[in-house]
Amino acid sequence: MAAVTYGAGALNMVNAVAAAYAEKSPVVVLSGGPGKGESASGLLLHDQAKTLDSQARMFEEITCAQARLDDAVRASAEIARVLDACLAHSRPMYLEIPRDMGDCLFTAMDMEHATLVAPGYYATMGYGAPAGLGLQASTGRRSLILVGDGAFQMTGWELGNCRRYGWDPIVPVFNNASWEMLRTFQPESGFNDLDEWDFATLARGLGGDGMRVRTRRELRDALARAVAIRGRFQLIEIMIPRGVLSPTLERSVAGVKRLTARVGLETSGAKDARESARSG
Ligand SMILES: Cc1ncc(C[n+]2csc(CCOP(=O)(O)OP(=O)(O)O)c2C)c(N)n1
Ligand SMILES: [Mg+2]
Repeated sequence: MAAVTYGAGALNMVNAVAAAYAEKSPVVVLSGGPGKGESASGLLLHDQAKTLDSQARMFEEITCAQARLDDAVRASAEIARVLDACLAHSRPMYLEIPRDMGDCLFTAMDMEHATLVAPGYYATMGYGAPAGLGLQASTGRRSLILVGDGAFQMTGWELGNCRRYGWDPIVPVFNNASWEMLRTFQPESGFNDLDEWDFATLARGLGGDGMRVRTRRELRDALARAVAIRGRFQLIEIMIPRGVLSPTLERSVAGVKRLTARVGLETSGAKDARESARSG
């Protein structure tokens, strides 16, 4: 069984689920989904494709049965129906839980047109390293790739392509052994702790140079060195303690909380807390 978030999580699984369909593997796909009346809020949802329903329609093509659990009374019968089909056909199935039935929360920000390249809408993790390489491939300019350790775990390996193409990006990796941004929303969840990977050492195995820094002075020296060395990618691993937030992240989290409160998209956790406070 795979439990994933709407968009970033579920769309990442399309290839694997299609393969499971072809191979007749009974996989249960459990995804978050848009809440009731979500389209009326006027806000786009993170990683929404053409329409709010696009994801569900994609999964119709690669699963043998689907249900959207938007009615608590019928939910158990729907789950049973889809599970039966999954077992009978030995193929993947798809369940979508609207986020006002469960929990799911995200945001979007404006981006200016500049030499900065970034995933401007949902800040999709794993975009930075491949995008930076694409930039050097298409413009010949050396790129500076800023990436978190969690995101680097997803696609950092792409740096292994640098040597044969002669690309030499400078790659500061912010290593806090953490999914820190998510922790701000859910401090109690242990899954935001990552192991501390030694990216500086990995860099050498991928054909580049790596160094770890812990202070501003070390960072300044490492950047100067990286700028001076051409022809090999230069990874600078910036060690940050877990739990330390930038002022920008603090502002952004506060902004999201304000916005969701204004349009009435509250999480079920917040709702439970409010209701139990009211009932005394
Ligand atoms: C493809 C994808 N999956 C999941 C998420 C949800 N998400 C947002 S931030 C985050 C953690 C980021 O960790 P890291 O890259 O280490 O940055 P940090 O917040 O620690 O600086 C996750 C999992 C996402 N943005 N993109
Ligand atoms: Mg991190």
